[in-house]
Amino acid sequence: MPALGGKIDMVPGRMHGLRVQAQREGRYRGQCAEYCGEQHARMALEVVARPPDAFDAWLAAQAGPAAAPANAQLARGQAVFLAQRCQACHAVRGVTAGGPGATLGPDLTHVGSRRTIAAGTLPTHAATLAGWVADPQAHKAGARMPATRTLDGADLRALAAWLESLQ
Ligand code: HEC
Ligand SMILES: [Cu+2]
Repeated sequence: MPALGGKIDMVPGRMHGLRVQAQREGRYRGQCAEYCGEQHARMALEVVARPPDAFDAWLAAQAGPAAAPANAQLARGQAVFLAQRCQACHAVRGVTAGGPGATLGPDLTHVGSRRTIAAGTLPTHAATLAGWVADPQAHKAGARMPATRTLDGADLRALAAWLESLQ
């Protein structure tokens, strides 16, 4: 995040910390600055600085479990997610049971509240979520998520709507 003056190496398998201080509320873009493999061009990150009250409210909402499906379409989307075994790599707190591989992919409990998915590659909404699920490689070469080409359109739309609803 050049605006915050922060940069640190990440070493696989090691925990590193970086402390930065924003003087002003806002969004500060960062980018992986060390060529690290096929996905390197799509490795953006964002530091969001909020006033303490707003941050605490955000944190409390993010710590909670996933929203229950509010209608039949969203319930269908959740069922498709489980039937496709997406939970082999992704946690959705309150919905999935966890397991050894459940941290291979990002936690999706509040994926709909993120501004972007796949490290800044796509803005988050139902259409981009559907496109991502159908073919991650088309958006981010080297992504370690298999394509899901077998879903019919209605199931894919329900799945994407459910992911978007996870605010
Ligand atoms: C083999 C493990 C694996 C499986 C199975 C898998 N994913 Fe993923 N998924 C990943 C990985 C790894 C990423 C991160 C990709 C990246 O950014 O490079 C990801 C990213 C995502 C993202 C973007 C999240 C974010 O915040 O950037 C969504 C949404 C998603 N997966 C949904 C699904 C759905 C829905 C299914 C089932 C149809 C599924 N995934 C199956 C591994 C998996
Ligand atoms: Cu990189």
